[in-house]
Amino acid sequence: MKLNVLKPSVNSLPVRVLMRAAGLAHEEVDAWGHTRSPEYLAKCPAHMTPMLETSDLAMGALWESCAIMQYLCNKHGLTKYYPADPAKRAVIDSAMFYLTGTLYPLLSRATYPALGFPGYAGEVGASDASPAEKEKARKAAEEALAEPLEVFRSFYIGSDKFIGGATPSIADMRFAATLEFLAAIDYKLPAWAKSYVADMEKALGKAYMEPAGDVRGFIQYVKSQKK
Ligand SMILES: N[C@@H](CCC(=O)N[C@@H](CS)C(=O)NCC(=O)O)C(=O)O
Repeated sequence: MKLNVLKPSVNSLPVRVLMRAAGLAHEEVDAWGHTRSPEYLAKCPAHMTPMLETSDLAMGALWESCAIMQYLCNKHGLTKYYPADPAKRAVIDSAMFYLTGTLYPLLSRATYPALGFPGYAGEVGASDASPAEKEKARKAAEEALAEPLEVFRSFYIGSDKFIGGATPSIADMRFAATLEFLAAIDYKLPAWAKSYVADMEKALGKAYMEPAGDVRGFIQYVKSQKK
């Protein structure tokens, strides 16, 4: 298996964590600067990372971090990270859809300007609006983050330690990874979120810390360039 990643990316991070935690043999390829090359586009017309390549897949390639993690868990029987029970699995799926559909779009609008990443077409940040208007829109996205974050606390995590219950699931890998980008804007993470990330670090050890170090190092670098 070949996993194409961008090392500073919190979209690549959860898959990198799962691969390590589950001890899945694979080659990790840094796709920085190559995602729009003719070779890459021939495999992945969406020019996305993370992107898994394996001959087991009909089209040879799979993108979308959550779909990759679901596939790997299904293929390798990793019920520890993706429970087989339909009701438990549905909550993991819901958390991941809610993250990519609701939390992440707000988070990208709030953090991408600080990270130097391009915004998406149609957003104020990617338009020819004035810097003040762009900052107003960015701030609105930052303020709107509080609600979905609270949904993760009150509903998905609830009285458990993790979304997965007593141990981390693939939804936890996706959620903890996503929180990492908030350091780019010095977002005041609620205390529960700080201890949640600490619990993830403790539960997954090097499998989390090593790839998370790439994201953290990138954020530190970006911040140091602004001083
Ligand atoms: N929803 C996707 C988002 C993936 C994504 O946005 N990947 C970006 C990096 S953060 C990418 O590969 N961009 C490269 C490009 O568009 O050329 C996921 O969870 O995997």
